[in-house]
Amino acid sequence: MKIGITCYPTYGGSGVVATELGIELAARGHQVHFITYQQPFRLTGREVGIYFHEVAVTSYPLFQYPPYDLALASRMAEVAEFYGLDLLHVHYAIPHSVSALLARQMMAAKGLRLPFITTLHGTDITLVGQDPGYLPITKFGIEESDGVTSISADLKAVTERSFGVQKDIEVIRNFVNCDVYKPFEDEAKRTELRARYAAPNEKIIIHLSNFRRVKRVGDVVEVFARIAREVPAKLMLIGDGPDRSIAESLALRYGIQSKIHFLGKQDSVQELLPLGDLLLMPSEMESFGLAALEGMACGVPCIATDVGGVPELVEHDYNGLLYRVGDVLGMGAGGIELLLNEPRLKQMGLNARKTAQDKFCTSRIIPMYERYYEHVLQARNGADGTP
Ligand code: GMT
Repeated sequence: MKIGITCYPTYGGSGVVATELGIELAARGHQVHFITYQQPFRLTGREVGIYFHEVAVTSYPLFQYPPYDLALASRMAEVAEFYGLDLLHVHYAIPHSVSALLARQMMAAKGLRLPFITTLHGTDITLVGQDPGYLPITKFGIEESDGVTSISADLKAVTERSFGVQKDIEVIRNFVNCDVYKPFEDEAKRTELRARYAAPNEKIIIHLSNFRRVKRVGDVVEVFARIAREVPAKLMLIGDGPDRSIAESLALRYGIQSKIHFLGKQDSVQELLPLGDLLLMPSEMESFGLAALEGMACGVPCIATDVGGVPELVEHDYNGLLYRVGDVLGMGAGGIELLLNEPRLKQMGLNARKTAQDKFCTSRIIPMYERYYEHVLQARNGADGTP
């Protein structure tokens, strides 16, 4: 198939999922065309079967807000016609589904069919999509899509409940390549790399996010401060974003700044995650929690909050621990107990890896997307009536 993919290329889990999906589809022989304002950050530009089409947004003195969604729609239609795309797959409803809808109409005017699939990721529904200024158009974009998928059953339920959407939503959960995200096979190499961040007797705790408010980065430091009083440990903070200064000021307040590595945005997180003993994801909301899954595939169990789609992935006391949002005392105590119990920690790491392999591995999830694409393509007529 020839598939056009649009996503936010520089920021957030939806862009990561879209990019990894494109890479996996290309590896299975599909032709994948990314249509975005920048090359997605996990692509090198040299992957076989993957093409990148930049969306240039022309500015003009009249435009206080250059119309990206229109430029995107126009580029989608151009690429679709030039390369004969079979379908568009847009990630994150706002504004991508509406741009795809326009592109489909532009193609229909030429007698060409361009169905599009929207994948809902989370804040497009739970946060931004709830804004009264965006809700009607988000709902419209979803309902007009030829197919809609959701990355968790919870997000599907939220979409149906809060948007009153009647359309069938297919749950296709997020995935991880377990051959890329895996524990270190060479223990000596792991020890050598760990030494860059921690002394041999210290545990390594990891947090990976885009440091937005919803991630509660302050809670990460609060929990770590409690753990560090009882267990020799270092904290690796991977990522960057608006709340990084909250983490920095809390670190100073607790006097633990020398125990925290602020690593900023990292391209190859699969090289860092397997160095950890425990991952912290105390988010306010998480429709899935891709960071937790990537850690789990690397054999790192997770302390997370019992929100959104997280329980579809993290099972309390089996492959991680779940707490109420803001329960930093509970998370701290749970973390200390786990880190001091080596056999339990090890078993949870094994269980975490097994969950990733059994339920969320690319080999299981990518064929679901392929089947769904076939299903949408086989629908007798396009939603716009084109054959
Ligand atoms: O929260 C993020 O990291 C960004 C956001 C996005 O849409 O870019 O993530 C959402 O999509 C991820 C990938 O499907 C999910 O793993 C995250 O749980 C979800 N974030 C939230 O629901 C807050």
